[in-house]
Order: sequence, then structure tokens, then C-alpha cells
Amino acid sequence: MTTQLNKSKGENMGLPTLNDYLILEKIGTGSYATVHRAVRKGGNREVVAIKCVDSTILSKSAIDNLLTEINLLQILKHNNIVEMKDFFWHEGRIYIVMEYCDGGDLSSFIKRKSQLPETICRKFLQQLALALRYLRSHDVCHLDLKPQNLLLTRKPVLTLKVGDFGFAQYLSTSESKFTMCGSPLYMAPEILLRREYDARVDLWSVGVIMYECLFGKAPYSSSSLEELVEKIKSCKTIEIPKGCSVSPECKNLLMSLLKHDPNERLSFDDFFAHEFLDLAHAPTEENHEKAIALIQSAVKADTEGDIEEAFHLYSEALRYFIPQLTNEADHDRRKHLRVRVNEYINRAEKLKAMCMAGNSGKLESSGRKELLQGTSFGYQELRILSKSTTDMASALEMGEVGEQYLAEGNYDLALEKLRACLGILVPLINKEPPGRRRELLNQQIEIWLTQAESIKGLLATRAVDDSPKESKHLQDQCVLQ
Ligand code: 3AM
Repeated sequence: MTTQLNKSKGENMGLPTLNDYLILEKIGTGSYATVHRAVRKGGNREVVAIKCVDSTILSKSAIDNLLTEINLLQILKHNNIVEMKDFFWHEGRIYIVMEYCDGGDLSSFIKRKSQLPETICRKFLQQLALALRYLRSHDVCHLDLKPQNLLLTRKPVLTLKVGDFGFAQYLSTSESKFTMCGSPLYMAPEILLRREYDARVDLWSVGVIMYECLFGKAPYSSSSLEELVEKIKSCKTIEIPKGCSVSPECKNLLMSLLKHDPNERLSFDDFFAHEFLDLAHAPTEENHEKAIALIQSAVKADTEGDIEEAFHLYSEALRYFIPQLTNEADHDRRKHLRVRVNEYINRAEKLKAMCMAGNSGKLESSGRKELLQGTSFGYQELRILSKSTTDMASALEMGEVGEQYLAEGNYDLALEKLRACLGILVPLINKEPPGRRRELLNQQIEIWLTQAESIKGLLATRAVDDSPKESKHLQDQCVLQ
């Protein structure tokens, strides 16, 4: 990669120089630099972090790494990537002025807590995934992802930011590199074993980071590099430590990332779409707009008496609103949002009760929705037609039980039953020949899929009660450092 850095910047161009900053304490020493906290003199006296590198003692490859970092950080602007504000040369030293991250790094955060609950792990992973999605869109891979390179800021809300791009490269998935770099513990097997590798190595590192968040140590934590290489070479099975339990979605993501063979590893697209991350509902600005649009449609459907549609839309909107609410740091805005969210929850619950009671307004006029009630005519026909197929008959029974749980407000079990039933029905419909039974089955699957999605919205509302505790807990942890 060619890197162009205007060496005269800061020295001859009247741009910021070291004199513009008041250097405060040293924060730490990295692989080729020291980092200081500093304040910009005059103006808003913004606090920054300044990475200082003595370029005279560096090898050519170290200078290349640093120039790569500078070049990259100049281009990359994302809420989950440490922002580079400026850089300049001064008496043989290169200075990179960055946004100051006041929450330390993820490594110290995990050490303080020993291991993180799944909900917190999900929040960090969501933020890491958003940064990686952005990096992918710029054809950049990091190559040195590890908890020490993931910095945290506390304000306005605890946020993870990817930093230290010293090893980052522009690398499309089709190209590969052979150079060895990064930290062995987080390094993908193909790098350690000196095979060809590509951007997918970052996904392995995400798996190791996720493992460490959940269980407090890396899956192949070893006392020496030899031991680590041995474990990797022998493809030692990675297991969930005894006594620890995680949800099925969480385990699925973890194990799909930690695949030795990059061809078996989860792809970037599947990672971004993974159920555990639920990136689609992450608290981003874009998703806030989506939530508002959904509420507008929900209100419209509600006013028009289409209660099943309104129920689904309110539930879907809640899936966006709840993460926004738990992420909202401003007390007043949070209070205001909470009132609105409570209104939507109440309305969704009311509509659900109406749907379940068969009081579905316009629904009877819609062919698709006549099956909504387990007792409806169409549904009974499907039950009769499925009698000869044991799997289908028992899956339909399971779906009915799921609906029953939904009516009772037991959302965990409702979702479990509907998922199990759909897990059987969806493969079955692919084999089903055209005809009335296929048509009815298709309609019923669609209804239960929609219901399962709505249940996820109702389940998400639980986080509202937990969130104050959770955010307080996070703030406490930050204060402790
Ligand atoms: O030595 P420790 O691990 O305490 O977290 C980084 C590391 O701290 C910190 O500087 C040390 C050497 O890399 N650091 C790096 N960039 C930073 C930033 N933008 C930072 N701390 C705050 N803000």
C-alpha cells in the first residue's frame, strides 16, 4: 500500500503543532508509541489522546504500520472507531491526535468483572460488528483485533471504539497476505500456521474476544507460544467452560466464529445478520427513524381497525425502541421515551388480547388471516389434511400450544414452541406438492412467522425493567477504574 504523509504538516503549514496542546499524564505505552492525555489550548479545551512516536528509532516496517494507521484513521469516520483528529511531525516525532477514550479498554473492563453477562457481551459485540461492517464497506480489515485495541468511552453512553490500526490493511476477501502480525492469542489459525489468509481472520478474533467477554479467558489461553500453536495445530475442540451456560443463539454465534477452517467459519454477511447480535435493531440513528415510521404505520392500522397488523407493527417498533431506550443516557429524554414505550407496550398487549380472542376486526375479510385462530375453519381443514403426515400434525399441535402461550403472555415458551414448530414446517413445505394442503400450510407458516417476530418485540420490552440497573452497573464499573 502506498502511504503519503505530508511531512511538513504542522511544521510549515500553520496547522496544529505540539504547542497547541497542553500535554497531561502518560496513559500508556504501546508497541511502538507512548500515549498521553492532552488538552487543546484555547477554544473548547477539548481533551484528546496523543500518540507520540519517535520515528528515528523505528524500522521501516514499523513506520509503514504507523503511516497505514494515520492514512486509515483519516478516512474512517464512525461512532465505533476511534476518531483521528489531527497529526503532525515535531522534532523527529510523529504525533497522532485522537479522540480521548475515558473508559479504558475492553481487556481491563473484562478483568475487573472477570466475565460479562450475555446482555453486556451482546452490546459490545453489536458495536464491534457495526465498526467491522463499516470497515468491510471500505475494504479494510484490522488484522489485530483484541480486547486491548477496543477502547471505551463513558459519555454520553458506554461505547466501544476500535482503535490501533497499526496492522490494518486494505484487503479484499479475494486477496491474501503471508506476513505474520498481530497478537497470537487472538490470531486466526491460518495466520499462526502460516497459511494463506484474508479478511476472515478478523472474524476468528471476534470469536476469541466474545469468548473472553463471556468466560474471562481466551479459548486457547496458554503459558507459551509453543503451547498455543500446539493447541491450534491439533484443532483442539473449543468448549464452553464447565459451570457456564449461554443461550443457544449465543453459543451458535461463538462456535460459528471459532471455526479453524476459514471456509467453515461464519461469513461476514452471516455474522452481521446473526440473531444473537440482532444488528437490525441496534440503537443507531437509522433504526430510530425506522422505529418512528413503524409506529406511524401501527397507529394508522390501529385507527383503521386492522388490529392484527397494528399488533405486529407495534411489536416490531418495540424491537427498535427498547435498545434505544436502554442506550439513552440523557435522563429527560430517557424518561420521555419510557412513557411512550410503555404506551406502545400496553397497546400491543391489548391488541394481542383482541387478536387472540378472535375479535380481529377486518381480518375475516382477508383470506390470509382467516387462519389466525387455531379454531378457524381453514386451520381445521389443514389439521384434517395433515393427519396422514405425523411430523406435520405434531408440528401444528406445537404451533397451537405456542399460540396458547402467547395468549397467556408466556412469551418465552410461546417463542420456543413456535420456533420448534416452524423448524419442522418450513422444511416440510419445500417437499409438499402443489395443492390445497400446501396453500393452507403456507398461509399458516406465514402467520406463525409473523407471530414469532411480534413475540420478539414483546420479549424485548423486558429490558426496560432491567435497564436502569444494567446501566448503573456499567457506570459503576467504569468509575471503579
Ligand atoms: O497501557 P494501557 O492498556 O492502559 O488503552 C491504550 C493503552 O492503555 C491507551 O494507551 C495505551 C497504549 O496504547 N490508549 C490508546 N489510545 C487511546 C485513546 N484514544 C488510549 N487511551 C485513551 N484514548
